[in-house]
Amino acid sequence: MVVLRKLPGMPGWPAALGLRLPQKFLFLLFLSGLLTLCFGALFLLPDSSRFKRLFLPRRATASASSSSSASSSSASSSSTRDTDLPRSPPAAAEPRHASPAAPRRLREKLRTAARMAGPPARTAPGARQQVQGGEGRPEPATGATPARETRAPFRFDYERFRRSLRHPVRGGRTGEDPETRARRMKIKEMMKFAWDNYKQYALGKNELRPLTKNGHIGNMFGGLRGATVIDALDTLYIMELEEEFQEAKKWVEKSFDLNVNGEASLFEVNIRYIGGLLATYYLTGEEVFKSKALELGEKLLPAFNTPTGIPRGVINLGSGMSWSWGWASAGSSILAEFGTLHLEFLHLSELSGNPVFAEKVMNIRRVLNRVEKPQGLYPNFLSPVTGNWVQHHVSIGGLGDSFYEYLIKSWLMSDKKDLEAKKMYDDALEAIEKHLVKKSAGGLTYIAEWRGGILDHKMGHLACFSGGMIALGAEDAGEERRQRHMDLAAEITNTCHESYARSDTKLGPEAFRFDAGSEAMATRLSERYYILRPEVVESYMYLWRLTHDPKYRQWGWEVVKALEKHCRVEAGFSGIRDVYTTTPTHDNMQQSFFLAETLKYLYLLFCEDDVLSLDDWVFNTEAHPLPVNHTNFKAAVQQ
Ligand code: DMJ
Repeated sequence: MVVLRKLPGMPGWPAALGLRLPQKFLFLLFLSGLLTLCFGALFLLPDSSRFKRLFLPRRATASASSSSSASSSSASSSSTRDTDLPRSPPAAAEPRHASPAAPRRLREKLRTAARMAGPPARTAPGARQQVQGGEGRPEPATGATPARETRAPFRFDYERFRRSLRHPVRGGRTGEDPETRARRMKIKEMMKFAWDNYKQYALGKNELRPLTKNGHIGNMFGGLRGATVIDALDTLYIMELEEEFQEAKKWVEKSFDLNVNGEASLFEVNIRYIGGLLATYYLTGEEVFKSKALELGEKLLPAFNTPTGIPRGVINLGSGMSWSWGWASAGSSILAEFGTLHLEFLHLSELSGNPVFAEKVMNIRRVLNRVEKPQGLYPNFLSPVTGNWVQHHVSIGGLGDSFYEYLIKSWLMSDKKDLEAKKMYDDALEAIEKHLVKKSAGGLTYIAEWRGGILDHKMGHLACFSGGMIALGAEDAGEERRQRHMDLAAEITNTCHESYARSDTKLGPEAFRFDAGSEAMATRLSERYYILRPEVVESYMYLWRLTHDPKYRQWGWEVVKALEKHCRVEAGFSGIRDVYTTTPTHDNMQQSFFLAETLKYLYLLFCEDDVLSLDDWVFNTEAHPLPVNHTNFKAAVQQ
């Protein structure tokens, strides 16, 4: 009333009504009685907790509701009236207030009501879920779509996944010949040497500089550190270098910082860091690797905020700003970059229960399926704004390579259910066979590059992964194509071996040509270097596993000897600047992929087939093993 009287320009109501003092008193008495009645009614209504919250502080609300449920409980236990049933009984579990003393009919009613209420609400399909870190801790959400509702906690069923594997991860067979074992042990020693030197001189930096005995950081990983640690983890584990694995794990636990601010390559962070962390989680079940992978995955999501959803190549991991590489024509995104996310992103969704990662890569596929392909080929540059090709350069080497690899591996990783990926791969390979596969005058099969219809008779070292890829896809290529694809895979691998065999160091150049009388040799000074790349031994490994032709082990052993002779230095392994001289200059860089890929593929070449069996695993493009989805394990939602 005081308030009413003080309102400017508004006389008090009793005065306005022209009442005398006793009448005013009676009026006020009536009004306050009315207000008391209304206020009291709020507390008497059956579901008044919402109103109560308006008037009572939070803690008082909680105790008010618990005392109200306590009184409801005592009412229930002494009464069988329907009105005593709670409106929304807790689902699944028997309501607390149905004490053993409660009459049977009441308990049955409570159970029926609980059944009717059904399980706790699930997330609508496609809605964003909050990413759960290790032990159910929510991770900070930094992605594109805002988290709105509270969700049922998600826990990936690791034990179930392990039971689904058809072979022990590190193999179980024995009985190999002593030479094979000795060779494998030699490769293990090389890995230990590479790791020990990295640890001694560069732990926490991205790579080791083995000549100057210090670390290199570079600018590919946006301020992230320890690329060699993450890339090495699963190789150390597979090789049973237990102590070294623990050293690497300790670094991840104590020093791996994801709160960084810098320009990162979306592709490199994905294949090395996310791939390495995911693989190590699947191999070991250690939560730290999963939670780091999920946290990092969230940081990559803003790169997809483009008109088409095709991500840009560079992202600032701190601000989430993204842009295209300066060198990529007309602000385009690169086929091998945005096309090499699929495997890891599906696993990020599997492990988090958050569909957003899978949605991002499925959208990339939609855009690619929509755009017209010149002669059925996929050019390397696509505009993230229009979704159209920007230039007609096609290559199965750099800029294109792992896009094709991820098509066939998506099919394999889905346990051969992803028919769309298989079709895209088959169609792409058919176009490649038709337009790019050539035979040199000397009878070597190679895959040329294509520039708007004109062939460049060159193969990059990177393109040598394709022998393994084509062999991997051949088994499911259909009757008519199976043998042809196996032959093609073997011929390309042979050509890549020739590029090694024709050099003085027995290591292959960065690119080799089939023109101007040249066959499988670099013709330009700028293409004569070797940076410890894995692609040739990668193909040896697949061809060995799929054919058991001993020449692949023989060729792999030639590489081991050449690495020891020309790349091993006092403090690690180094790339060389010219493969055509036996006194090469070292480039002072031990690449992280040497530990992730080159040494892993060499080791597996001398293992039994059940070590990281191809029945159970696909290797991402950085050789990090990701499991085949035998069990559709995404169904494992825990309440
Ligand atoms: C690796 O990082 C990956 O294999 C990638 O797909 C291409 N190149 C390097 C190794 O050469």
